[in-house]
Amino acid sequence: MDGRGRDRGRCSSPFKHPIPPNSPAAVGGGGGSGSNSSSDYKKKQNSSPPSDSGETKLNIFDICPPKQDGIVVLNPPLFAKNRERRNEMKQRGERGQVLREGMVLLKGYIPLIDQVKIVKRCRDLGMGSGGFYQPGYGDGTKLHLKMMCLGKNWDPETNQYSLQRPFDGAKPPHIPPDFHRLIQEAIRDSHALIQQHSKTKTNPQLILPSISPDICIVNFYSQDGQLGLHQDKDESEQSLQQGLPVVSFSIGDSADFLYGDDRDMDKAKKVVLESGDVLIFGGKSRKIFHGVTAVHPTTAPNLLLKQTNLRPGRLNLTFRQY
Ligand SMILES: O=C(O)CCC(=O)C(=O)O
Repeated sequence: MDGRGRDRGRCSSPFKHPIPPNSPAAVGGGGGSGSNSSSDYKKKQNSSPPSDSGETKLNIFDICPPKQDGIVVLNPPLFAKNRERRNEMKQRGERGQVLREGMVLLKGYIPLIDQVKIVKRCRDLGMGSGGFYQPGYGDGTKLHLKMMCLGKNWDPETNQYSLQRPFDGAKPPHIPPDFHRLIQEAIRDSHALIQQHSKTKTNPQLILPSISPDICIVNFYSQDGQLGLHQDKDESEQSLQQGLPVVSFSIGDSADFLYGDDRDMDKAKKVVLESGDVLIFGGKSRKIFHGVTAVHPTTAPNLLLKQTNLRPGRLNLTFRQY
């Protein structure tokens, strides 16, 4: 088994330099002393004290907890929002990079107004049935993030997709229609970018195929969140063979994203993903190893925080087609 789940972020395995037990990267702040046998070590890293995890007894995780200080945030008037959006839209196509064949990074692509909508949508969905939880494995180890699946459920234990979550029977919420629109625009603009960068007259669709996503994995990383190097390869044979891309939205704090042809942190390249960036990898890059090694505290746009009260950390949505 070498799928997305098995190796993607169990606390010890994917990192060349394992996270020390007292490191803040250990889930729930880690800590503790005693035996350091490897299984013991994993369990210690992964026990999450309820007090600072943001989880209530019902395990509801609110990515935008209500403000405590009674500050009322006034939304900017609609015309100002629209003007802002038009300016952002103009710059959209200009800040794209082809990172390698089949891999495109669209910097600052999602207008702030849409980032706000995505956060609010994810917050609402995340608080309901099928919402955020901390994924883990039968042996008690947990991933360093909270997750929610839309469309289909992905199970870290089996690396399989299904229509219900095995542990509570919840059906994953649908992918909101607005998200589809952004994905289609991002693919279209990536095609234009690929054409600009290509010396010959290539059909960009062959380099980076389009998708109609039916799965979205929403991850929330708190500031010590991480995800080990892994491949996304639990989608159907056909989807993988066709190189149908993974489309990733980053919102909130910036993060170091590593990618490469091997599961080797030293050989991997790094790119910083900031709020509003869209990263797409398909075609020859569909099976790259990738992961998140660090979230940069206090780097989220102020206006986003003011308008959503997103907790410190990073929201990431990856869309796929089964
Ligand atoms: O957070 C990210 O940028 C990557 C997420 C990811 O690799 C995954 O969900 O499989």
